[in-house]
Amino acid sequence: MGHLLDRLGLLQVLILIIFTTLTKADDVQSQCIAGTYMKSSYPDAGHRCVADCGPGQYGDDSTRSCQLCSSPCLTCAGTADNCTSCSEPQFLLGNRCVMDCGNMYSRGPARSRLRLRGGTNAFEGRVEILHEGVWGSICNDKWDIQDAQVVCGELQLGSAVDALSVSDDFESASPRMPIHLDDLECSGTESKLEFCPHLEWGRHNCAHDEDAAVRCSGPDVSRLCVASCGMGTTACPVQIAVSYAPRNAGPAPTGQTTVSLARPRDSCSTTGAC
Ligand SMILES: *[C@@H]1O[C@H](CO)[C@@H](O)[C@H](O)[C@H]1NC(C)=O
Ligand SMILES: [Ca+2]
Ligand SMILES: [Ca+2]
Repeated sequence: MGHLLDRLGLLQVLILIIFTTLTKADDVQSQCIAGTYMKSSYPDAGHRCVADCGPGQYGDDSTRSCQLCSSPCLTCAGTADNCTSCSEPQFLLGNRCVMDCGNMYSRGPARSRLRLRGGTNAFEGRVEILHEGVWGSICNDKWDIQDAQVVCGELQLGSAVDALSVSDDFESASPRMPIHLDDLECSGTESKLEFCPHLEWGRHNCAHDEDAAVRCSGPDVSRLCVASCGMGTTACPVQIAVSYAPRNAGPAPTGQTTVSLARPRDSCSTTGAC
């Protein structure tokens, strides 16, 4: 019996040694090499070194880790305040997000027949397409990176990182939602998903657990301050900001009135009317 206990004791020591070695190895791995950054990932709360920190984060060179962009940057590069895209209702001017583009035009996203739903950020989700006034999903048969590339391009969300299915990570569509498209065969260069070869609208052999999804790289360049509006848009007169000073906000800077717009409008109209 004593002999057996000795052996158990030895086993414990061995396990301890192995455990300590493994933990040390883990520590070494947590130092990311140049060009990569440590990213905490959930739900497993593990860490890994990545070259791209993903939407909403940037790679911080001093700590070699991924850090959050400051609001209202939707994406940023190098530092938290160096915005590469802005969340609504702001527009990107240089590397800043502004409510008012000054004497430039504010250009919001073109009206799209596509949208992403059920993801954890603006750059991923189930793909939905508008047809005859009704939003519907897309089946993942023949769904690949070329198809995803067209979706990300059409939505101005950068390039495609992944062509996925709703079952990979995303909230599923309502069972009442129609499945509009199946067997998409994009070459990747089409400007709109509806231009890709596909089965007739509404024809499919799918269920909603096969809904197609994408993950795009970002940044979202659909909200910019621009010098001219570009093709297919009408340049509306740049809005004269309404001057407005809240009563109890204290004195405004000398010679200036506090300028506040409830909600900046796109000055490049895609509907033809301002
Ligand atoms: C700011 O972002 C741009 C990309 O938009 C990048 O080229 C530049 O290096 C960044 N600046 C800093 C200080 O990180
Ligand atoms: Ca099919
Ligand atoms: Ca395809």
